[in-house]
Amino acid sequence: MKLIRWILGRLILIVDALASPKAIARDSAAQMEIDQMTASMSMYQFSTCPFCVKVRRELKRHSLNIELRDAKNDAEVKAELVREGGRHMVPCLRTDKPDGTVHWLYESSDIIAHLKKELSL
Ligand SMILES: N[C@@H](CCC(=O)N[C@@H](CS)C(=O)NCC(=O)O)C(=O)O
Repeated sequence: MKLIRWILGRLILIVDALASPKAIARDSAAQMEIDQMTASMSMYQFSTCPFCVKVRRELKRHSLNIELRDAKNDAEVKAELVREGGRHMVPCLRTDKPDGTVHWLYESSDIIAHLKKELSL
């Protein structure tokens, strides 16, 4: 079972790499503005999770520089996700707000919709 999951994971990564979306190119001022908005965001994810791949492809398509945190292999990141986010499920988008509060958003489709709305994509 572990081997089948490993093979499927590699296949997902290969297909993703072969059909990688084209990243949008912005002028440097526009990219800097969007980078400032995404600097407070990070995404908890697994490298071979298909739902995480779906979000990562959107990040690439829209040239969004959002830090990726490995909630599978990094025990500290995994514990943080469960303790603060409430669930061990990925993908999860974390946003550290200026007032010190932290917003956790699960569900790949909701994350994509949220990014499009917040960043006017
Ligand atoms: N409906 C969710 C499904 C996410 C999901 O099932 N993620 C799996 C990984 S592919 C997960 O976090 N499983 C929990 C675990 O492995 O502990 C979405 O679209 O984001």
